Amino acid sequence: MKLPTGIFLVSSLVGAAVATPLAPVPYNISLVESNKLRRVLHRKALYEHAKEFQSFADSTSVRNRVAGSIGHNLTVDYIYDTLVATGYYNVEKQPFTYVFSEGNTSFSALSTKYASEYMTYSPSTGGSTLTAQLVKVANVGCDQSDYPELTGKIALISRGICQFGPYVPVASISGANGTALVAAIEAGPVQGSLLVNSTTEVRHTNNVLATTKGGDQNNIVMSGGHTDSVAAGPGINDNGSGSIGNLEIALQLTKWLVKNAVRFGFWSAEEFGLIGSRYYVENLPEAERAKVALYLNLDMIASPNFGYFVYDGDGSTFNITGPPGSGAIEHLLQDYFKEVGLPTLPSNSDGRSDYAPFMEAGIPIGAIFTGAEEVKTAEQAALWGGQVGVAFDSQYHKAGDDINNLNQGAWIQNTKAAAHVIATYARSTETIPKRSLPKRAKRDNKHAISGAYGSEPVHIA
Ligand SMILES: *[C@@H]1O[C@H](CO)[C@@H](O)[C@H](O)[C@H]1NC(C)=O
Ligand SMILES: *[C@@H]1O[C@H](CO)[C@@H](O)[C@H](O)[C@H]1NC(C)=O
Ligand SMILES: *[C@@H]1O[C@H](CO)[C@@H](O)[C@H](O)[C@H]1NC(C)=O
Ligand SMILES: *[C@@H]1O[C@H](CO)[C@@H](O)[C@H](O)[C@H]1NC(C)=O
Ligand SMILES: *[C@@H]1O[C@H](CO)[C@@H](O)[C@H](O)[C@H]1NC(C)=O
Ligand SMILES: *[C@@H]1O[C@H](CO)[C@@H](O)[C@H](O)[C@H]1NC(C)=O
Ligand SMILES: *[C@H]1O[C@H](CO)[C@@H](O)[C@H](O)[C@H]1NC(C)=O
Repeated sequence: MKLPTGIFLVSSLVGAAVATPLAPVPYNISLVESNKLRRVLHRKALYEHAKEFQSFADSTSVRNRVAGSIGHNLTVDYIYDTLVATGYYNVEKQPFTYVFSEGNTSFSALSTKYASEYMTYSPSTGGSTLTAQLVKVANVGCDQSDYPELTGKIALISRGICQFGPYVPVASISGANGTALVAAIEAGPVQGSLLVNSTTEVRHTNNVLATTKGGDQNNIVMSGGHTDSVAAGPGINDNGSGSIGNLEIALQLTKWLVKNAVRFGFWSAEEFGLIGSRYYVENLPEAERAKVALYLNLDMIASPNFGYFVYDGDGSTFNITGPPGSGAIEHLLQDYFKEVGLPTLPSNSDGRSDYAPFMEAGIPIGAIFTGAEEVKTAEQAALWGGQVGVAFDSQYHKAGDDINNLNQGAWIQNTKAAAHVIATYARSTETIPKRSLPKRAKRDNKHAISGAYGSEPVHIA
């Protein structure tokens, strides 16, 4: 295993003893300051970690880092071993299982083979192609009354807003092709042929959690990102970039003390529905949840045709307000980006990434990201440069999301913004409203480092 080059303090020792905790840092260590932490974050160190992630994907025949696969396990071990070696964190792997699914589809009608895609968890057509009459489902299929008699037929449903779970084989085609087929059905009967070839199985995987040994363990500042990719590719921007940003901040933070404990979360199985982060939050006893002061999420922070998006924690733009304190995190990020001369736009906290379980648990959240499959507008290009009419990440969820699919400038800027949030709250969370600890928790914690939120920093053991 190749270790990161960015840890100037301890790198020679780390190389010698990967899994052995190091002795306390041998110099006069002081309380972390945002500008000092940001100054030791370099794009080269991020890129070195990215090369490791890419090599984990490349070491497999499928070239991905899907949760529980070899490429992902190597990623988890790399993060775990690197953080253990600092001696600064209590590091744990949190095992859990999830239902993995992948598949291929083929769909033809009117003598045309359509570009079709697999829908996660769809069962297969049993190794054969099914040919049947296509029938149109009314509206977007949210109500039972939208459905005609479907026995022995292939239903054509316009994708709408209702939640669904596939119980019969399902494939998707584009809206334009679907609309054209509906027009054809209305003119007369149309036969379609569908093949879905899928596997679904229970897989084992791990979250990694690293908490500073120092700092107030009753007031924990959390930052997280997901470590797994989709099956289609190596997932270096999505979301290698977010977990790598967190990893490098975690490594550099070891040069300072923290007043509040800092915990980094590296989630698995995000791509199957935020499974790792949800597992973590749901399995945290209530008293432990109350100790999490806030959660910052880093997802896709190096998109090639990037924008600087800050999640709308105060609800002022999208009217979805995060738990109290989310507005303060948003403003801290906005003020920071403004100070360094980078314009931002708000992004909707619509719950499609790992901050959602924290939000649901009432924990204040913040998040930054550089854009996914949406197309950059002229107004956005005027703010940030880049290509109008092109996706922020044209390789989103594709094989091309590899080591070359990174904007290193946006990546280091976002990593520094995250470092600013972490360093600021590691010193004080006074702008974040306190949530009350349940009574029993107070008794449980009488031996914790101090119990007082404003306590002096405590050096690591
Ligand atoms: C450590 O640094 C602090 C603040 O810079 C200083 O007051 C103190 O004397 C230093 N202690 C040692 C042992 O050098
Ligand atoms: C990855 O790790 C999990 C959990 O430790 C293990 O169950 C699984 O077999 C590993 N996968 C591979 C492909 O080795
Ligand atoms: C789908 O196709 C890919 C690449 O062609 C293949 O690696 C994978 O095993 C297939 N999966 C299933 C379940 O058919
Ligand atoms: C289907 O739709 C997509 C995108 O709208 C288009 O690229 C493709 O050419 C269409 N036709 C077929 C046969 O897939
Ligand atoms: C389904 O996918 C598997 C794995 O890629 C492959 O071995 C098998 O031939 C495929 N079956 C069909 C019917 O395409
Ligand atoms: C914002 O959302 C709340 C409830 O979620 C709703 O009552 C209110 O009308 C919304 N305001 C606007 C301006 O849409
Ligand atoms: C990384 O996380 C989330 C990823 O898949 C998800 O929507 C998207 O896949 C990536 N990131 C973002 C924005 O959340």
